[in-house]
Amino acid sequence: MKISAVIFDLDGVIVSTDEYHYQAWKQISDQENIYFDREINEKLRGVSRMESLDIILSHSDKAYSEKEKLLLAQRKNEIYCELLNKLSPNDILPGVINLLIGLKGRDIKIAIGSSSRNTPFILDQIGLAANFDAIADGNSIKKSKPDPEVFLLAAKMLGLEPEECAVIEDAQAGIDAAKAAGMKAVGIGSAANCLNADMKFQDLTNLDINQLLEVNQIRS
Ligand code: B16
Ligand code: MG
Repeated sequence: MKISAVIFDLDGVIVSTDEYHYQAWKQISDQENIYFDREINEKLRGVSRMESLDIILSHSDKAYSEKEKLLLAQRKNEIYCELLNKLSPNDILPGVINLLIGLKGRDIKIAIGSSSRNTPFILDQIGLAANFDAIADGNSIKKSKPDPEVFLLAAKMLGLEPEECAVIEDAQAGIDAAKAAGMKAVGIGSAANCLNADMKFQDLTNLDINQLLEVNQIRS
């Protein structure tokens, strides 16, 4: 089967929101007196909000109730959304627009597959809300990456088989989810170090569109 769709992760592929996630989680962990740094923040890439909180709380001795955890996650999201107000089309990462145009020109479907529940807001802020054929995100799934649910949902929304889809991801959890879905997996940024990605690039400006659409999955 040929590649008929490309599913884009959002945070870290279309737009870089990791600094805002970091700032919001840092405020919460400082308030709770929990150690948190950029290295720990890297482990939150592609991981859901509540699972991210669990990773942060694993650095504390205190046992948090479910209610306390929900309040912390809600507070973090309020801080994060306040920071997202600053996002604009200028924050779209290099290479994204050219790739979207190139794919449209070849009649390839484009979709979003993101763990973020803020996907509609982020797409709105960067002016790309109307550009995708399908949007699967944290609001429509039960299991977060590395589970394949979000990518399988995107393929279903497009009416395509998983083997017809390629995924572009910046997180190990996302590459694992794409492979578990039976899709071609392209790692960029920090995911360029992923062992199981089929193709790897530092960013989207060096991605070769013909290579992306090749069916043979090159294991490197
Ligand atoms: P939210 P992606 C992920 O987005 C982020 O990489 C991850 O850091 C975040 O915890 C997750 O979304 C949930 O985000 O709190 O906005 O629902 O990379 O899958 O597009
Ligand atoms: Mg990501």
